[in-house]
Amino acid sequence: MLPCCHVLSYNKATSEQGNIHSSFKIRTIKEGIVIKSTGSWYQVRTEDNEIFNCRVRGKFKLKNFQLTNPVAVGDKVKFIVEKEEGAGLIKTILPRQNYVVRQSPRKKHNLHLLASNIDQAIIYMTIAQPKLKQGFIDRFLLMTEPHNIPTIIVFNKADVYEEKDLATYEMLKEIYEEIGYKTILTSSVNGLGIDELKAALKDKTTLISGQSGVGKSTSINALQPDLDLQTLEISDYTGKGQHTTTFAEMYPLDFGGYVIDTPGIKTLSFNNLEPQDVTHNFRELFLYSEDCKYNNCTHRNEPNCAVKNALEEGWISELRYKNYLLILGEVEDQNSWERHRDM
Ligand SMILES: Nc1nc2c(ncn2[C@@H]2O[C@H](COP(=O)(O)OP(=O)(O)OP(=O)(O)O)[C@@H](O)[C@H]2O)c(=O)[nH]1
Ligand SMILES: [Mg+2]
Ligand SMILES: [Zn+2]
Repeated sequence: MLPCCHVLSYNKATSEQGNIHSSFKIRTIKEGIVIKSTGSWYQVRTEDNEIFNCRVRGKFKLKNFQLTNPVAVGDKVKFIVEKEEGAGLIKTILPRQNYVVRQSPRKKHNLHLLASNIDQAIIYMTIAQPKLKQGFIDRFLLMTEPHNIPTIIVFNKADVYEEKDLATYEMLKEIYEEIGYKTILTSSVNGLGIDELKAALKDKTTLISGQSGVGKSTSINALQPDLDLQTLEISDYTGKGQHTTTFAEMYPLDFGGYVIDTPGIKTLSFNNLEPQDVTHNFRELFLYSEDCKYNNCTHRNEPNCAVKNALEEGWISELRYKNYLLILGEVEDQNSWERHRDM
């Protein structure tokens, strides 16, 4: 059991006789982990499995950015138990071991926390339905790589892949496995890869993320059917990527571990990254960059660029390099606009 402590709040009051006396109110403070975030309230589970619905008071920032959600699923928090049954007020967020954060889709200057204190992340993709979005994997990896969060790439809906889709899958598998990312081919329809997925999830806390409609929640249901998460009916699926899951929530797995299901991501931009962060977090580029002539080399047109050499010799994937240039340019533009927005 987690230790729970009591806070004594001391009030001075005057008695009827005019003497000063003291009265104490006892408030219970508990510790727990945030298992659901709706943006306005948070569900917190204590170690003895009590659930509290908590609000949060006060402003929380991350690296000088405003957060659209101050508390993330996975956060360990201290909260005050309120009078109303099962209600609490979050007072403290304990230091995060790591977190995954993105630019808020609605507020360009804000950040949105996806999850914290995770062991690994899985990015769900499909080659078909919805159509593969070129560059999405590399964008996602820029959220986990800076924190050294191991990331697995799942190619889902294998049951609908045609021959050309399978060829695309093989190509991507090779690119990403070569640079150290695990990939798994899965289908919740015919069960392909589900055992491999289970083995990868066992005894770990895993963030599940990816575009809308790629089958994240369906896959979690396939791993643990009694969860019965809401998913889109197959017949309703129009390929437009409607959001079915609207809140991030953590679920325990019978075979050990936890998964955090999250709403689908439409686009990923990076108000929180500097150009250097992009250069440092394409891991194979970073490895080769040690031998570039200039240590601030952007690997575009600088002379004696070890990255360009490695690319020409076929050691670096053209797809990764292309995405790198695209994102680097975007971050340079966005951040210079950011830096000059007061002018
Ligand atoms: N053919 C096929 N369809 C699948 C598979 N997995 C999921 N689907 C279908 O894909 C659609 C979207 O599935 P969801 O699980 O709701 O997708 P999601 O990624 O959770 O989407 P959001 O919650 O909006 O982010 C549903 O119609 C599912 O039935 C699969 O392995 N094969
Ligand atoms: Mg979902
Ligand atoms: Zn270089």
